[in-house]
Amino acid sequence: MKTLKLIARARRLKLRPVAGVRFRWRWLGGALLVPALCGQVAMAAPRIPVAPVIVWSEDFENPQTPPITTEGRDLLVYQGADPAGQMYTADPLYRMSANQCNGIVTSFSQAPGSTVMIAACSDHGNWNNLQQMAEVAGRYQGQSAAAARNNHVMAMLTANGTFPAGAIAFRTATNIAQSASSRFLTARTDVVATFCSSGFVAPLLRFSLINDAGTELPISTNAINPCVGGQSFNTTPIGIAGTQTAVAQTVTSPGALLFSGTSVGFVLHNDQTSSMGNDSSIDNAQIIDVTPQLDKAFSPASIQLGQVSRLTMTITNTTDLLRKRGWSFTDNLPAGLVVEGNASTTCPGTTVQAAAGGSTVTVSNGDLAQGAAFCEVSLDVRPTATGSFTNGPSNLSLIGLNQPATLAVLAVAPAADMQATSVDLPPSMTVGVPVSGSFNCTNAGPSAATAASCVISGLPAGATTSCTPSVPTASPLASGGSIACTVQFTPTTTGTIAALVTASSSTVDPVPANNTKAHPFNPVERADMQATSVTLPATANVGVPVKGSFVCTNAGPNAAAFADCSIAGLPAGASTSCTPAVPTGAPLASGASISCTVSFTPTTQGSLTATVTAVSGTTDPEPANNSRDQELVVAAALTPEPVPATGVPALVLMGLAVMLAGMGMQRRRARR
Ligand SMILES: [Ca+2]
Ligand SMILES: [Ca+2]
Ligand SMILES: [Ca+2]
Ligand SMILES: [Ca+2]
Repeated sequence: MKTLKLIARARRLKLRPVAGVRFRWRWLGGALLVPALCGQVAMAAPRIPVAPVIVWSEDFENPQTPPITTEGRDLLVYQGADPAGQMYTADPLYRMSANQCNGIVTSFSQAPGSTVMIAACSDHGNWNNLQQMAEVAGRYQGQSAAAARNNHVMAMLTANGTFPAGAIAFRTATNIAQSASSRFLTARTDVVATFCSSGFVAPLLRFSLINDAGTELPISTNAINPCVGGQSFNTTPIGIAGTQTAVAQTVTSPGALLFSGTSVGFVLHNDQTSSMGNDSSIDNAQIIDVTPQLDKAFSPASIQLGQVSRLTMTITNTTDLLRKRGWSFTDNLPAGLVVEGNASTTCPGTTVQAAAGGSTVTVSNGDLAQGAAFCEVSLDVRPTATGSFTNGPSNLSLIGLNQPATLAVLAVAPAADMQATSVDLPPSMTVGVPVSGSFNCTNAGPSAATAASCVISGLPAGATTSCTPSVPTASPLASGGSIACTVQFTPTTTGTIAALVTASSSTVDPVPANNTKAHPFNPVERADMQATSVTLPATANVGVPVKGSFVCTNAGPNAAAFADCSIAGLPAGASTSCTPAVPTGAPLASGASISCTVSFTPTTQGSLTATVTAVSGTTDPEPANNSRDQELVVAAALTPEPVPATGVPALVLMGLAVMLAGMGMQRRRARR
C-alpha cells in the first residue's frame, strides 16, 4: 500500500479537477489503484467546495471509419474513445432505426440534404434541426464558430406519435470498467433543447447508474426540464431550417448516489411521452465523482497538559452542493489523546458517538444537506501526555468521504501548577530574640516542574532559609512533590512582620494565582485579584517605541496582601511602572486597583501575546480571572522618507561629495 500512496502523492497535482479536463482513473495504473486513490484529490481548503471529478465522459467526437463527415451516425454503431470501443444503445423508439429522428450522432457540417438522414428523421426539416442543435451545443461550450459547426451531439427529436413513459433515450451498452469503493457519484450532460415555447412540451430527463449486477440505480427520481433556465441561442439556418430559439445548459441530476463496484453504467431516461416539442440533444454525457472531503483540525493547535483542545472534522461538499447522505467514518485518536466530551455536529440527523475517556469517534448516518457547502462534527479532546499528536488519514476509516488532504497536529507542552502551600511563623515575636519558622511549596502537576523554587521575602536582613530539596531544584520536581523549607531570623524593630512565600518554576504554570502566600496568613480571608484591562496598540513596528497600560483590581471581599500586577510576553527590556508599587507594601483594599504603564521597543516582526497577571498572598478563590491576554502584531521597521532626487538635500549631498573629493586630492598632493 505504501507504493500506492506514493503514487497518489505524485499524482495529486494531476488529479485536480480542471474545467473541461477529464480525470482518467486509468492514469493511476488501472482499476486496482482506484479505491485507494479516489480520495486523494487535492482540495482547496476545508469549507470551500471544489469542482467534482469527471469519472467518465462521452463527447461524441471519436472519429471512426468511415469518419462522421457527411452522414449522421446511428448511436448503436458509434464507438466512444474512452474506454475505446465503448458502445451505446437506447429503447427501440429512441433508436435511429425507428425513423423517429432519435439516436443519431450528428453535426452541423454533415450533408443537409442527406437522403439517408432525411429518411431517419422522417422529414427534411427535422434532420436539419438536429444539425442546428449540434452547432448550438458547440457555441454553448465556448467553441469558435468554425469549431461549433464540427461539434457532434447525440440528438433525439421525437418525430411523431407518443413514447413510452420513462423510456431510455441513451445508455451505455456495457458497463465502464472502474473500481469505486463507496464513492458519491452523479451524472450530468450538456443539453440543447428546441421548441421550448408554450404550446409544446419539454423533454423530462432523468439519470440512473448501473451496478456490477446490471441493476439500474436511480440517482434521483426527479426528472429535469432542460427548457427551464439555461442560455438562449438563435440557431444558424441550414438546409430548409431557418433560425429558431434553442436553450442550452448543463443539467445535473438533482441527486447523488453512494456507489460501489468494479464497473458502472450510465442511463438517460426521457419521461416525456409526447412528440409535440420534446426535441433535444446531449453532449458531454458524464459520470462525476461528487464525494465530500473530510478534514480535521485542532483548535487551539498548541496547548498545555491539563488543557483541552477542540477537534473539528469538516465535511466539505463539492461545488454541485448536492445532498450527500449515508457517509460515515471512525476516527481513532492517536495514543496520548482521549475524548473529553462536548461532542456536537451541524450535519443534520448525523449520529456522533464519542465516549468520554475513550479514543474513538464514530460518526454514522452522515448527511450533508442540499445546498450546504460544509458541515462539521466537533468534540473536545484531552491529552494524557506531552508531545506532538498527529491525527491524519491513517487514523480514519471512512465511507463516502475523501481522506483529509493535510494532517491535524496538536502540540502539548508540559504545565506545572506550583503552589505556595503554607507559611508558619509565630504570631508574636520579640526584638532581639531569634525566631524559627517554616514554609512549603508543592507542584500540583500535571507535569514535573523544572527548576522549582520556594522562597520567602519581607523578613529582616540576615534571615536564613534552608529547603529540601534545595532550590531551585537541580532535577525537576515531580508532580505531587513538595519543597519543605525552614527559616531563621531575629527581629530588629517593633511592628508587624509581613512576609511572602513565592513558589515558581521554569515550566509554564497554568494557575499563577496560587503561587504566593502571605504571613500573617488568615485562612478565612479571601481576595479575588483580577487582571482588569490591558491597553496596547493592535499593531506596532520594529524599532518604534510602544506605550501601553494595564490594570489589576482586588474584587474582595478582604484586602489582598502583597498584591502584584505584572505583564509578560513582551520583548526583553520592557519597563513597567505601577501605582501603587508592586508587590504592594500594604494590603490592597477590597475594590482598589493597581494601575500600571508599560513601554518597550519591538525588535522582531511577528505577533506578541502580552499576558497581564494579578496575584496576591491572600487566598484567591477565583484564579480564572487572574490573567488576561492581548495580541500585538509587529510589522517591519518603518522606512525613512526618501530624499527627493532633485531637491535641495540632493544638491547639498552633491556639494559635500565634491568637497570631500577635493580634500582627497589635496591629501594626495600633500603626500608627494
Ligand atoms: Ca461534442
Ligand atoms: Ca419532437
Ligand atoms: Ca500555580
Ligand atoms: Ca481572581
